[in-house]
Amino acid sequence: MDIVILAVVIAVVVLGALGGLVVGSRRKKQLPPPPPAAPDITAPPAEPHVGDEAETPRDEPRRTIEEVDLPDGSTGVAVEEPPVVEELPPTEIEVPEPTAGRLVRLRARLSRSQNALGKGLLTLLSREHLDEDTWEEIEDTLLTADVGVQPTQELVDGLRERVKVLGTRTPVELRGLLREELLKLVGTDMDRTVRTEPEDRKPGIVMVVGVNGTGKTTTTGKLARVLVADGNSVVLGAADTFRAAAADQLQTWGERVGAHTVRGPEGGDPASVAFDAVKEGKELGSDVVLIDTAGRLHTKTGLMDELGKVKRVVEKHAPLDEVLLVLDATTGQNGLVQARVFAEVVDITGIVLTKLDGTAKGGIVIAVQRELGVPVKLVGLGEGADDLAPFEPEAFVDALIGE
Ligand SMILES: Nc1nc2c(ncn2[C@@H]2O[C@H](COP(=O)(O)OP(=O)(O)O)[C@@H](O)[C@H]2O)c(=O)[nH]1
Ligand SMILES: [Mg+2]
Repeated sequence: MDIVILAVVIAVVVLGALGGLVVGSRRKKQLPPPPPAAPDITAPPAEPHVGDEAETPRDEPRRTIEEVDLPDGSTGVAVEEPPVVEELPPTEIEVPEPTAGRLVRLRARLSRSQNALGKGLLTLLSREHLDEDTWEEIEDTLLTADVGVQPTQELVDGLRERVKVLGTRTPVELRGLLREELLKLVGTDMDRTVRTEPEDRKPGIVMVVGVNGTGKTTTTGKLARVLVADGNSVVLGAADTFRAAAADQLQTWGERVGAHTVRGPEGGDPASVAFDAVKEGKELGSDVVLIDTAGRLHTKTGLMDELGKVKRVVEKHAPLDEVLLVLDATTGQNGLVQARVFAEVVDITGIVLTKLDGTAKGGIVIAVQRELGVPVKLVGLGEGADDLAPFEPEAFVDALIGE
């Protein structure tokens, strides 16, 4: 066990060092501000709901074209002074860091957010007498961490059985048991690769869906970085046309890694933006098209209609290779309700669980996979540009249990 951790740590250090050597001089300072040093984890998280209307835009308001000051004396010549001057593209393209070993960061971040699950369970299991009350406490701990009722029952049953067989138990043995039982629930044999490379054609088409505020645009941007780092050319489709700032946000992510963003007029038809993005991806011979969508529709019916239409229209080009549902881990059970609604509209092929850095409720991974029968493929570990990690069951469970 320890050897595995050591090996992972060494691998990360070596990879990091190599990455630093190769790209260190070219890598720019990362744009999104780092999360506050001491996040207030006691504050209740914002919980977006299906059907929520957009709230105050989180992005910096941008000046619209009308507000651009014209040079003195110019009246009709504004056309000659295109307002794009405002949006000078970054001169340097960033080189994202490798994805290998990113999930190791989760351990540090989970312990920062007072990871109750692992420590709590191990403490309880280490009691001399594992009586009914203790088992109930173990159950409560799992439920509090959003593992879900059915999986909790399975885990407790499994643990009880194995503890009985074990007789005397050392902390190391208990940790081993807990790790194995948790791994069973998380699942080690699901295909968690994000499918971006269909065999017979290009580009691969990925659609990102989810409720407003869960982290769709951020995830799309982070994913674009990963794909570019792996040598893919990427086109982004800003099919969240609700407000211009949403497309700006995506475009900024794209510009940083040299991915082109296709966008439409504010309030325009999301499906036609998505269609155009794939069209452009085809024309440019791109490897992957990532489509960011809106999740702020008034009603469930509205959501169904719009997402269904985006999907249908895109599929005039080719089938979607991947539909990623983005869920905010801090919203707990509410995330499951959202998952159900989206699964009715589109065939979800993978889950992205964001904001795992801000919650002790990592058990939601287990619950949501059960709910949808679809694997968690990626996890968001922070607001930083490279804070998106491939989901690895072993590393995740190790992060949950801690040292
Ligand atoms: N701490 C943390 N914040 C995140 C993560 N992913 C996204 N966010 C933040 O969540 C907020 C909403 O993200 P955004 O991508 O605009 O959500 P969208 O409305 O679904 O497109 C932004 O402030 C992001 O920086 C994550 O993994 N961890
Ligand atoms: Mg968005």
